[in-house]
Amino acid sequence: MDLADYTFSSQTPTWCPGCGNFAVLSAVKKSLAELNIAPKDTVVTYDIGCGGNMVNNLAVCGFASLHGRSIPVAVGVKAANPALTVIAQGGDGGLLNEGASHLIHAAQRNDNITVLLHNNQVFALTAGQASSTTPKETVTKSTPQGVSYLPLNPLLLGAASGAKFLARVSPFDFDESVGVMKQAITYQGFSLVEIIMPCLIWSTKEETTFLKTKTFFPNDLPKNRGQILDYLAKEENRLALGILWQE
Ligand SMILES: Cc1ncc(C[n+]2csc(CCOP(=O)(O)OP(=O)(O)O)c2C)c(N)n1
Ligand code: SF4
Repeated sequence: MDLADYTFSSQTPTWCPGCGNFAVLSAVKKSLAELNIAPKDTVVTYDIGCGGNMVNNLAVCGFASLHGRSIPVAVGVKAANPALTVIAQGGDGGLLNEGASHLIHAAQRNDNITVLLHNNQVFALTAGQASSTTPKETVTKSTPQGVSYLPLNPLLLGAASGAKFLARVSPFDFDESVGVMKQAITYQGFSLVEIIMPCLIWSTKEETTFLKTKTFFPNDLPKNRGQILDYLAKEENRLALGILWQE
C-alpha cells in the first residue's frame, strides 16, 4: 500500500500549526502502509478531542464516537468482525477521565484492539481544563489554585489492569513511533500506546519542557509483571520510551 491510499486529498487538518497530531497522523498512515493493511480492512474509532479531527484526514473506515467512548466502539467492531484491524484513539481526558472504565476493562479482558492514547496532559479542545494526567500544582482554567492531586500514569493504570502490551512514544521520534505502532497494531491482544505530546496552546512551559526533555530509551526493561508495575510506579521525573512490556 502507498501513503496516498490513506489520505483524503480534499481534506486539510485543522490542528494548530506544529501540533503533534500531524506527526501522529503520518505515523499511523506509515504504519498501516508498511504493514500493507488495506484501508477497507482498517477501522479507527475516535473520541471527541483534538485528535478526533483525524477522522477527516485518515482515509480508512472511521467512527467518531462520544467523548470517552472510542474503546467500547472499537471492542464492538472487533467482536462483529475479528478480521478487521481495529484501533481506538483518544486523549487523556477522553480515555482517562470520561472513559477510564473502558480502558481498564478492555485491558483486563485483553480485547484484541490497539489503543493510541494522546496524552497532552490537558483537556485541549475545550480550552485548557485539568485532566487526570495534569501534573500536581499546575494552574489551569479549572484549577486556579493549582491541581491538588497526583497525576495518573496511563501505562501504570494499563499494567495494573492486566494489559499485556505497553508502549510509550513521542511523535517527534517519528521512526521509533512507527516501529512501535506497527508492533502494537499486529499484536494479538490488547495493546496500549501512550503518545506524549505537549499541547502548543494549553500546556504550561514546565509541562512542555518536561515532555520534550525528560524522555529516554531504557537499556534494562522489566522482566516480569511485578517489575513493570514497580518500574512505572517510580516514574516521576523522567519518561521511558519504546515498548516497555509485552507478554
Ligand atoms: C460526553 C461528552 N462530555 C464532554 C464533552 C466536552 N468535551 C469535548 S472535547 C473535551 C476535552 C477533550 O480533551 P481530551 O480528551 O484530553 O483531548 P484533547 O482535546 O486534549 O486532545 C470535552 C470535555 C463532550 N463533547 N461529550
Ligand atoms: S489545541 Fe493543542 S492539541 Fe489541540 S490542535 Fe492545538 S496544539 Fe494540538
